[in-house]
Amino acid sequence: MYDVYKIRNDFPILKEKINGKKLVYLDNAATTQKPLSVINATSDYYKHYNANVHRGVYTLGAIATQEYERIRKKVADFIGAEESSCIVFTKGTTEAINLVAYGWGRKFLRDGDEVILTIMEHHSNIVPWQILARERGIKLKFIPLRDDGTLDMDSFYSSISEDTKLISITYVSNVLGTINPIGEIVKIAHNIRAKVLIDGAQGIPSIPTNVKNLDVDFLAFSAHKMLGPTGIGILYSKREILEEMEPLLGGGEMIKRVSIFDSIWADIPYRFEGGTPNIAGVIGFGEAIDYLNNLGMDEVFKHEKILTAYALEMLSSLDGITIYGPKDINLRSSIISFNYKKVHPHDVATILDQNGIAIRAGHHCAQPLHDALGISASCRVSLYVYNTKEEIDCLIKSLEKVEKIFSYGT
Ligand code: C6P
Repeated sequence: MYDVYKIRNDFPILKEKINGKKLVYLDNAATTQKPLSVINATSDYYKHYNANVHRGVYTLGAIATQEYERIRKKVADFIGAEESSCIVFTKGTTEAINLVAYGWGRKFLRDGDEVILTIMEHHSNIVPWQILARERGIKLKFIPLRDDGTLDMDSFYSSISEDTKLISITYVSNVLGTINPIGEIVKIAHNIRAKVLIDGAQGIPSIPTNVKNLDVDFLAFSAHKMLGPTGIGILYSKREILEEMEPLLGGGEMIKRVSIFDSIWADIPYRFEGGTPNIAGVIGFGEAIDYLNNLGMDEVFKHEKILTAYALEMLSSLDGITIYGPKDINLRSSIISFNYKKVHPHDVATILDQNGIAIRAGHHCAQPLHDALGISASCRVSLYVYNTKEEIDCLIKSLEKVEKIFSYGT
């Protein structure tokens, strides 16, 4: 039985008062809050077995290394990866995508090759490809949206060609909440021998996912959007792809042998983890995965669906609101962006903040999408495991206050 009130007790920050009001945290797409078990695991590492990994032969070093590698395996199991060496620790989704662009793209993409993106990508899945396009002369193509906020699959089919080498696409839009048809896209891509990178930043925290079944080539995601610490992320790829990739960072840890003019890279995944990693972050991430596994990802997904349906219903009842993204609950996640009464999103967010409610306002690092929608900014609510219907009621009440404040004197 999913008991959201019991779950909330595990998150100390949810007891905080903001501007004298109970915190209502609705910005989970930016980063989620952390349960006490994650906070404790991170500090336990520093208190009890702080040492660098893969270096010291002494006991503390061995314990730290063992824990670090145990969590690599846990991450592999969480996404259904066959082996833990296919899991590379990065500092987040952004670094993971950059690693693919430079470690794989720079080596294998040539002038005239095409990379297919979509108009709903986060800047992290646009800018690295623009940099590579300048460097390598590759061509970027952007798949537009249909009116309902889903991907225009007809345009997708007509855009692919024998020059398409990579399709790099978000699992879930961080603005529209749209869940993209990853399975179908992977099949099409593999028919033309293109690779597929999934930006899983907003999908992996909510949707039970198995990379082996989906057959994706690359998957990037961030721990901090799924109860884990900031500064830790994952690049998953298939062994045969990783084996061919070049490292992004040169330095300690990522080599087998260094001589003055040349070096031999370490085996995967260490080749991609130059320098001392975020060990405490990895330890905390392990605990976050345990927490989600204990809840059950199917239950997490279900809870979010119920809340999203409620939030959409309540928001839609407000006069003067424009909600972006699919209306069909089956096509979307718990991220809801909107504009209200022509009030600037920053003003909306500021008034909500006075009531203890945290939402994001702005372009959400997705300016091309906002351009396509014909707006410069939006308000965004994003829900996660500990959110409740009462919090949505609180949001709606506060939005009504926004209306009162801005209609004064008109
Ligand atoms: N989106 C948001 O508020 P990092 O910062 O590397 O952990 O994740 C980058 C990233 C990549 N792809 C998508 C789809 C994302 O949503 C994000 C992060 C946050 O929407 C911060 S801008």
